[in-house]
Amino acid sequence: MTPPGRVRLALTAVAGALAAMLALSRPAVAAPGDVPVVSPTPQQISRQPGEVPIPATAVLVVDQTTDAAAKDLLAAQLKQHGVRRISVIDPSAAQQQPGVLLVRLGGPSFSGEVPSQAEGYALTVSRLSGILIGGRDGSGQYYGVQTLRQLFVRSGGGWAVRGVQVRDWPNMALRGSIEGFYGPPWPTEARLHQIEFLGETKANTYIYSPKDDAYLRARWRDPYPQKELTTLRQLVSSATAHHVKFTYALSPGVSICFSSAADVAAVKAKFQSVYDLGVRSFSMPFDDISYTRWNCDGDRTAYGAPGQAAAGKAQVTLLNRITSDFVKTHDGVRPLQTVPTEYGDLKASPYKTELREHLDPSVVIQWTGTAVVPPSVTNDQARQVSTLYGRKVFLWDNYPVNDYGEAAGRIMLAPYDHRDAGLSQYLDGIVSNPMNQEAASQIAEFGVADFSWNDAAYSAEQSWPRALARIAGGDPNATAAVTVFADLEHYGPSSAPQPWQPQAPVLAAKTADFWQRWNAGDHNALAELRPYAEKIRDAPQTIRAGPVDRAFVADTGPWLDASALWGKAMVTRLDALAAAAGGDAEKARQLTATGDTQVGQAQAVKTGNTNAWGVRPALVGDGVLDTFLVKVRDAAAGTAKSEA
Ligand code: LTM
Repeated sequence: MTPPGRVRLALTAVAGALAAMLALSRPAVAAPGDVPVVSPTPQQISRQPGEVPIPATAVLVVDQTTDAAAKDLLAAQLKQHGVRRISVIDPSAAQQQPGVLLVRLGGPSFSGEVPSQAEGYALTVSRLSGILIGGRDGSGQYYGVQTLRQLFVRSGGGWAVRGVQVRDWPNMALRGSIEGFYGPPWPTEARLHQIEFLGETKANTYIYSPKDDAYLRARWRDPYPQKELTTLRQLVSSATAHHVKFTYALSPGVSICFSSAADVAAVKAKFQSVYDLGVRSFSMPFDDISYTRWNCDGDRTAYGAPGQAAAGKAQVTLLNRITSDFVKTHDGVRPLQTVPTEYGDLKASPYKTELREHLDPSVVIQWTGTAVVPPSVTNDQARQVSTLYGRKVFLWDNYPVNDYGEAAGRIMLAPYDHRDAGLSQYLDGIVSNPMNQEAASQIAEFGVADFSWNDAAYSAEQSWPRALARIAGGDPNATAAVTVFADLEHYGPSSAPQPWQPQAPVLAAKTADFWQRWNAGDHNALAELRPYAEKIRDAPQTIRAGPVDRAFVADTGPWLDASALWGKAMVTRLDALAAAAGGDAEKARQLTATGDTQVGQAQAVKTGNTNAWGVRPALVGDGVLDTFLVKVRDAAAGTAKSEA
């Protein structure tokens, strides 16, 4: 059964998709009075009268406080919107000249009322003062430019920027993703694509923690070969250029001897090898290991018989040692992060007591909610866990990850939802654990970035359509097609018996309405549902032909193939029913046979071998679309029989 609230959300989201694609579509049309749509939702944004036209010449006013990445992004944006000559000058030389755009970018003195919060910024766009961006720090400046990027509109034959006043800052300090799944790790291009996406959505954290990367887990002691170091260096420098903290997560728990000086030295050596590449953020996760056995006899001597309290003691000793001997002795290193072995519950335990009472207070603890894949995360739960661990926690959010049994054959495109506004009181931040399919994960991750920036203002109804429109390149037809497709990939399993996201809520509402009308004798219902079946059939082609993110198209390939076939089968089944209802039994029989073949073809489409669960049927609207087609087949047969 689809809960009615969820149907409402999905239907509102379709309407929202239209608004979002209007906001994102290129070229945007300036509506004079309304406040522009900016994602993540800013804390304070108001409209200033008019627009600032973009001429061919711009002058950037910068000083030593100006952030290099913010400046590069600003210059690229100006060039993309018609500026051909850019000169860079010092504030003392700045003066307004006719036909020249003046853009000031730098620290807090560059704009009035820069917020005091880390990563905050103030942005003013007005005819009087031009464009002013002042950041509390480098990230703030970069985020000011990311907001500016969303304000360009077509004006006459060229471009303009909409007049606004923005004061903005994030509610959570850590926002982004953790490549923390089982199965094939992302290739380098996918990681670079992800890092760019994180910067674009003002998310500042990428945790490098794929379970099946041997150098992080199974063979954690082994030093990296040169080739791997070169790749890691590339990722770290891309992260820096996008204001993303590349967080290196080493998981030694599978084989470490906590009491061994050599193993402690091996952890430090591994951290040092990536510190030398520029990494300044580290984690040591202890999830998915056993704490009912030790890996060496020395640990029994040091910590006693294996068990919760002993495991807590051993982990705390190591984490505190790395904090004092590595984190605090290396310039610029941020507080160490960890994932406790008890990461998905709210039960008081000897293990949690050890961590609460003895773990260095600077160490950041992750938590997945009340289960591995919880149906929701509430303020009350987050308050409880922060009491249990004696600090704010950092949510490892297991959505849209699809590495577990119940997710087999699925790509998950539903909105990020069911997280309480107010969680920023108890959480240091949120990272989404994505799918093995990086680009397809961005739809959910977009919501995570939006929520963790401004949880109070977050609305899944508004954010999801923007995520869909973004992946569709802002094109209205492609956005509509992605919206139809995402409805068919909406199912989200959870650790509870019920899914936390229902399958195909829009289609389910349409088919329920269809049967109600059909059973009441309203045969017009057929003709009214048929166009939606055509949309399902045609969406994959529109997605493939449109300006949709190519990596998304590649990630979703098998599901697109299957959707086209399911859509075709739905059209055929409806036509068979129409023929039967119209008294043409022979045509109905032929169409039923064709529909059977098409259903068989749709069921035969398999995923690639891209997940730990291997090759599976690519699931599309399962439980809704397939069951509907069976029911339509039965109805056609029944109708034909009664006509005969
Ligand atoms: O969630 C955590 C902390 N650990 C693992 C993840 O690596 C895995 O991706 C998810 C989903 O299967 N479950 C876990 O337990």
